[in-house]
Amino acid sequence: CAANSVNTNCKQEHHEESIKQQDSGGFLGKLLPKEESNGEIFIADPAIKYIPKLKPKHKKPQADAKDKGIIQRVPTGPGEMGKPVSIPLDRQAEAKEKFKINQFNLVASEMISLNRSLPDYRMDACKRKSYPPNSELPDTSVVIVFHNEAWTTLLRTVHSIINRSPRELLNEILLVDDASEREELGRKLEEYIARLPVSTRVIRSEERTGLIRARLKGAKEARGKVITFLDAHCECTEGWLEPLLYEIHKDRTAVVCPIIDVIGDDTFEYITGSDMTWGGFNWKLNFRWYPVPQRELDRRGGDRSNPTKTPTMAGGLFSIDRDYFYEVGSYDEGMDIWGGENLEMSFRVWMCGGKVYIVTCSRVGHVFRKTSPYSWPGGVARIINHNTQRIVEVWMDEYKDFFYKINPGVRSTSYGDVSERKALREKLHCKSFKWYLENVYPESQMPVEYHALGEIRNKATSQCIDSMGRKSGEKVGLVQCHGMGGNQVFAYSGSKQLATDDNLCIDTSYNTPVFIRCDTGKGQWDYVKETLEIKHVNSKQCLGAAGPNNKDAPSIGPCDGSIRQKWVLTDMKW
Ligand code: LR7
Ligand code: MN
Repeated sequence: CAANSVNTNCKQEHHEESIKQQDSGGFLGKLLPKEESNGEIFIADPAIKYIPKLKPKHKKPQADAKDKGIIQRVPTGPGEMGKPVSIPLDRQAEAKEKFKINQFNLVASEMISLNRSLPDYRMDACKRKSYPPNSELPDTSVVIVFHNEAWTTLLRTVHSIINRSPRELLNEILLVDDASEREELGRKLEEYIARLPVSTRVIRSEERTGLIRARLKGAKEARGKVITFLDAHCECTEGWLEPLLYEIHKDRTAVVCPIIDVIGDDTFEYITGSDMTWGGFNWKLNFRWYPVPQRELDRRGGDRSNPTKTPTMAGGLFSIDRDYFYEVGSYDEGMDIWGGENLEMSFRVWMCGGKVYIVTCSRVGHVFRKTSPYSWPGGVARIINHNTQRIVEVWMDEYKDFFYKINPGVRSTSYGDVSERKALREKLHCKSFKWYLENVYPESQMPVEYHALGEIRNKATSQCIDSMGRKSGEKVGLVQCHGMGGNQVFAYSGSKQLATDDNLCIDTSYNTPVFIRCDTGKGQWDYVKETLEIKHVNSKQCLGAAGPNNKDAPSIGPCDGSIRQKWVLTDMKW
C-alpha cells in the first residue's frame, strides 16, 4: 500500500481503546531454535492455546534445551505478545541504516522471535462461535510471493501460519520467489523450510515478474481446495483461518479477507485495526479504507462478528476457492510489478456474481510501510498507470472518465492488449459498472448519476475552481485553469453536489465557499443552463469570480446577472 507517495491512507484507523495485554508471565516454556546451532525448528503445537499460568509440559525444559542446542524461549523477550520493541542505544544507528533495506526496522524484526506470541485479539462473539469440524471444512494452500523480503519477516509469517492453523486445514505453504537477489533466500531458505512440519516449498521465478504473475505461478501449483494469499510480512493470529474457510464452505463464490491489523514498521508493535472499516477507492483508483456505512451495519444485524460485505479489498490477504479463482478469471496477466490487481479482482468478483467479504473474526497483522523498498523497472508511475488503465478499460464502462479526467496525461499511454479480459467479461455475463455502483457501492466517491465532469471555468476571468488539495472545512480555491485535471476536476452530481475526488464537496459557510464532506449530503447547487449561474439551493446566492479582498477564492453573494457570476462546466451531459 506504499508504492506511491500519494497514497498515504493505507493503514486502518486504530482502535482507540488500548490493547489489553495478557499476562504472559506464566506462558509455557516454549522452545525456540537457536538458529545458527543445529538449526532445529520448534513449532508450537497449535492445539496449545496461550493460556496464562499453564504449566510447562516438559519437565526440565532447560536441561533438554541445552542438550539439543536449543534455547529456552523467553516469553517476555522483545516484541512478545505483540509489544513494541525498543532498540538499545548502541544499535540505534545501525537500525536507522538498515531501515532503508526493507523500509521497516530490520533490527527490531531481528530481535523478535520467529515464533513471537500474540494475544488473542478476537472479539468475544468470535471466540464463542463454533465452526463445523475441520474434516468438513475445505483445506487451503497458502501462497506467499516475495521479492527481496527480509528473512525474519518472511519466516515469521510462515511460523505464524503453522503455529496458528489447524494442521488438517493447512495443506501446504508455497513461497514464490520473484527473482530475489539475496543470498539467504536461496539454498538457506530451502534447507530451513525442508524441516518445517508442514509441506513448504519455494517456487522460483528467474525473471522479475511482479507480484501478480508471481501469484499466478504459485496458484498453479496449489493443491488445497482453497488458496489463501498472504504478503511476505504478516503474522496470523489465533483462530484466523477457520472463519475464512467457513465462509467459503458456505458459499464457494465468496472471496474473503481477514481484518488486516497493523504491525508498525518501526517498533513492530501489533496494533489492532478496526472492524468498522471497509475498502473503497477514489477517482484516481487508489484503494482507500472508509467507515462501514450504517446500511451495511444494519444488514449485519448489528452483530460486528458477522462478515462485512466490502466493495473492494486491500489485495494482499485473502482466501478464495481454487476452482472459483480460475472460473472468475484469476488475475490479469498483463499487469506488472505492483498495483491495481486488488481493485480489478474486486470489481470482477462483484460484477460477475461473487462476493467480497471482510471476515471480522479473522485477524492477520501486516507490516505497513511508507514507501516501497524495491526497484520498479520502468518507473512507478508508468507501472501503476498501465495497471490502472487495464482496470478502467475493461471494467468501468463510462465511469472510466473519472480516472482519465483527473489524469488526462494517461489517456495517451499504452496499456497493452485487453481483448482477452473483455472477452472474459462477456463470457461470464458480468454486470455493468453502474450496477456495481448502485448495488454494491452506492457510497462511492463516484456519483452514479452526474451531469458534468470536468473544470468549472469562470466566464469573466477564465479562472477555474480548484480544490488546491485542501480538506473539508477549508476554503475553495480559484486559480488559472491548467487543463491538467487533478484538483480542477469536479463532478456536478445528480444530487446537485459539486464534488471533487476523495469526498470533497463545495458548500458555503459565513459567506465563503468552503469544502465539506460529500457524504453529509449538504452543499447543493442549481446550475442554471440559460444564465450559466451556479446557485446555492439553500441560500439562493450565486457563486462568482474572486472578490476584491480574496483573490484566490470564488465569492458568494446575491445573484446579479453579471458575467462574473457565469460559469462554464465542461462536458455537460445535457
Ligand atoms: O515485484 C514484486 N514482486 C513481489 O513478489 C513486488 C512485490 N512483491 C511482493 C512483496 O514482496 C510482497 O510480499 O508482493 C507482496 C506485496 O507487496 P508490498 O508488500 O510491497 O505491497 P503493499 O503491502 O504495499 O501492497 C498492497 O497492494 C498491493 C497492490 O498490488 C498488493 O495487493 C499487496 O498484496 C497489498 N498488501 C495488502 O493488501 C496488505 C495490506 C495493505 C493495505 C491496504
Ligand atoms: Mn505488504
